[in-house]
Amino acid sequence: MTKLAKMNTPIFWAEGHPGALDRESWSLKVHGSCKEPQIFSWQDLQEMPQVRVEARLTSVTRWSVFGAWTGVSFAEILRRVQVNESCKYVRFWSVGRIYDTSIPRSIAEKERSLIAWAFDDELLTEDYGGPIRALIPYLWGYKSAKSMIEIELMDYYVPGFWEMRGYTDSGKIEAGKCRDINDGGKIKEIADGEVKDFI
Ligand SMILES: Nc1nc2c(c(=O)[nH]1)N[C@H]1C(S)=C(S)[C@@H](COP(=O)(O)O)O[C@H]1N2
Ligand SMILES: [Mo]
Repeated sequence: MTKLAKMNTPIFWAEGHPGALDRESWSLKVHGSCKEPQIFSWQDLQEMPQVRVEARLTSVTRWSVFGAWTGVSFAEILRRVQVNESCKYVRFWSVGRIYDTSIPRSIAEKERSLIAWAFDDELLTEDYGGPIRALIPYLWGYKSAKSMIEIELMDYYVPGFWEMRGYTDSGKIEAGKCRDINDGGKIKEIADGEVKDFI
């Protein structure tokens, strides 16, 4: 069992669990508002400069899990596809193309926004969005699309799966009670903005 599973980290698949996914044949299509659209294979991603960040995934349903996430930065991907000046939003698509969500390009390009494939040095399983997922610690967890197959570079905003069902477009984290997954689900308080720790 991976650490995420051992800690009983909730597993969310609003569109239904995708089942077994093949890591070696995975690819990520990056297209839209850019000059050099590209398809990055699992191998291509592994050969890119790796980033390891300590960060929290914090859900609007009030739980937060902390650990070291490994992957590549969106900033590096956007640079490689030669993103257009006019691109203002980055839209993520999960496997099956039912779940999508968009964030401002400025947040995607922040240092701890990742295309992640490991948590605490263990590869992500399908339950937790493997082979690769978005990890956007600056915003509510619904912006961190799991099992990502596509990044669409957008000049304008479109609401995604949860945003069309009432969650905010900004995904801005709001203060309040929150379960600490690393501490057995104990209820603590978080401040608003990026959650680096409990109050
Ligand atoms: N494809 C997909 N990605 C998703 C979701 C989902 O239902 N489907 N849920 C989101 C929400 S609301 C949260 S809080 C996190 C939860 O990640 P976890 O299931 O790995 O704990 O994934 C996000 N990404
Ligand atoms: Mo969530």
